[in-house]
Amino acid sequence: MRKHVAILLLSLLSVTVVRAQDYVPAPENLEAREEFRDDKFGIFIHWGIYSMLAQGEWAMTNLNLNYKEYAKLASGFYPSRFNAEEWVKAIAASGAKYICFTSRHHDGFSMWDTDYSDYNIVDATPFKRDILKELSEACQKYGIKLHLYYSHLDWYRDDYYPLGRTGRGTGRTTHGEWKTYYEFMNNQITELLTNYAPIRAIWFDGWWDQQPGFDWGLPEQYAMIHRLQPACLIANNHHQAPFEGEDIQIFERDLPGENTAGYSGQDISALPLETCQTMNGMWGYKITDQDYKSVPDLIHYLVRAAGRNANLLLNVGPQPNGELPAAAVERMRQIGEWMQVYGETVYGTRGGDVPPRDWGVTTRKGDKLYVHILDLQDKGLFLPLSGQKVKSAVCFKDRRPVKFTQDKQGVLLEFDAVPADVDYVVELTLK
Ligand code: H79
Repeated sequence: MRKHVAILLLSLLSVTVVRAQDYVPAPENLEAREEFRDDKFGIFIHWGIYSMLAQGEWAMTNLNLNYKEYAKLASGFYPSRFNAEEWVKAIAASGAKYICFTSRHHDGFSMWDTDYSDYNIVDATPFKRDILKELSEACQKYGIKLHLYYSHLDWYRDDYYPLGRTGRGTGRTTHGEWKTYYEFMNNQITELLTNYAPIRAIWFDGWWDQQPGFDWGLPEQYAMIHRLQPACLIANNHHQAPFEGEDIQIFERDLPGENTAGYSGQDISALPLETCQTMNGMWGYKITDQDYKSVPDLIHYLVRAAGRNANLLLNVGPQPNGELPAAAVERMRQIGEWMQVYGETVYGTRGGDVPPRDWGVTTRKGDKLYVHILDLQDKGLFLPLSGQKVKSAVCFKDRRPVKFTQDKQGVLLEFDAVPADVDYVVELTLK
């Protein structure tokens, strides 16, 4: 009997393994990947009951708040100025093509009308409005794609077992009920993919909370997602090279290939890439954090990401009253103005023929190579474009010809003055 059980288990296991290794993205998934690549720019939204504490989304853990005390925030959550259409209009004005919204962050609070826990925006707050529903409808209306952040780890539930590395000071005792937590997650994800469709991506976070080797049951979870919505792109912020079944590779607070924040350094895969970055210093609203990046710095980050073949997912943390911070709205407006002029050199491009350099990057679309000069202290710029023939070179902004000479090694651009624009774009037409 024991032998039979073992054989059964083994064969079940091998089916699972084979299934995971055999992941073949559906045609609509491959299409969604290319569309995602073309989009280049999205806005991340971190919003939950933590915004009321105004200390960022990690307040529960960082301040060691008792989970029952923390949960009382819900009954006071009434974002009287929340207006999904206003959000989406401000986001669309930035030139962003998609929104990634925190459906449930590490604190375990669900921002939609879920049947699988009362700890949610409709049942536990006086606001009683399904924020996700309103957001998804506004997204559909304005042609913005919706991605959903979903935390694998949980600081609230007692079946998040074993207790992870974080959230140890919240007063919970967890029990050996991983299975019910896993089912809870899958039920919620099913709900998200069924009632709020279409969801272009599910963006997981928290994998790093458990010890290496912990079995999160990802292959089955990923297969479930692809069964429900084959085009849905799966991303996981595990800070590792992509796992089987994932459709995009994501980076946190660093451009692919860089590791200043300590979460990156993983190999870069052939999957579509995205890096997320804060506009100030925090993801969730933090009242003392007015350390906003400048518009030129944000444009540079977006362009440097594009030159590395990656999208930028730029974060905004809405206030507890439901409004986006004015400083963020103003920056989005200015990025949008820039995108109105320069979008053609970003949207729909891929990383260009010249690899990223300190002075800037290149992006490529068809026979056009866009040279984005972000920081050059010289009147000349050599591009190692051996094997390519340049037909013409113009300043993208005013279509004025740019002087160039070409030999076997590459192309030398020569300017009358040191390029001083936020992004001085030279458009090369290649033969
Ligand atoms: O949602 C935002 C953050 O709340 C969440 N991801 C972004 C998008 C996030 N915050 N920090 N992290 C992810 C990474 C955290 C890593 C650490 Fe650790 C947790 C460092 C110390 C504790 C990993 C786990 C390294 C040691 C334990």
